[in-house]
Amino acid sequence: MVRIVTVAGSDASGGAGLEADLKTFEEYGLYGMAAVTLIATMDPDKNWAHGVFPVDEKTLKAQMETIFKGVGVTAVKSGMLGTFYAVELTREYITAHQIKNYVLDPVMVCKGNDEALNPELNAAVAGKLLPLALVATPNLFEAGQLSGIKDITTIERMKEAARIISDKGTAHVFVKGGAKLPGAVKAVDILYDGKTFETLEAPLIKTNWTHGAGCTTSAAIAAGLARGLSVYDAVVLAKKFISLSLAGSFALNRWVGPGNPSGWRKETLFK
Ligand code: PXL
Repeated sequence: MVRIVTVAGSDASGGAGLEADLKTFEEYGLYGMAAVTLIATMDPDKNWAHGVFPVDEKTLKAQMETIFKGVGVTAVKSGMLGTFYAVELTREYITAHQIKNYVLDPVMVCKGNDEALNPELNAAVAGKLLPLALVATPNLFEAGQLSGIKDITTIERMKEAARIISDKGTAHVFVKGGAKLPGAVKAVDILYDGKTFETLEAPLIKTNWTHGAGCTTSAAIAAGLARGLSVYDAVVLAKKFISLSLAGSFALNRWVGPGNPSGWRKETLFK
């Protein structure tokens, strides 16, 4: 089986982070692994306030050894890294193992979490990881942070941001989350390879339950690459995958609701 890893945080509520990634890898028929960088928790007695518990450096490095050296991988996705050593270890292992299929999801903040951003950490991700990525998958907010373009409110600004991020050394930039542009009537995302912009459209799915959608999209791109697809084909399939996932989205509780990564299946084991 083709092996793939996500270097990411665990979302204790199960809808985002490495849980979303592993579910997605499974749907793509891959052997999925996870190097856990941190554990994110949510407090039901404090209006779902997030807690972040980083995994210590030694424990993270031991996981990286197990996975990169002990097993080997065809593709890597990184999500929420949370610490400088997680950024550094990700850089180290991707470089040492000459990973070509690296999808960088520059996660900066969880939905519904207004925790202060960590600009120094975001700068480390930009400086150390963007140049290694075959595909970076910022959403509108992250694209704004990485490019310095305030208020990405139009497709033109998504393109400008993609160009600026591409200049930082990323082979392909996929600016996702176009469904959240003001007045959006379609889910339009932008793929840029340093020369050409591709505008990718999907029907807009009306749901408030989009927890983990960004994680799932970037995991699906990495999974497509692991299966040998081109970047373009992997992105097109990932958009189809996330549409079907969001079509099956649901409320987990009164605060949050995820998509359903197995939503694309016609057959289920249990009727
Ligand atoms: O959706 C972003 C995200 C990524 N990674 C982890 C998370 C979240 C949001 O909750 O918990 C671990």
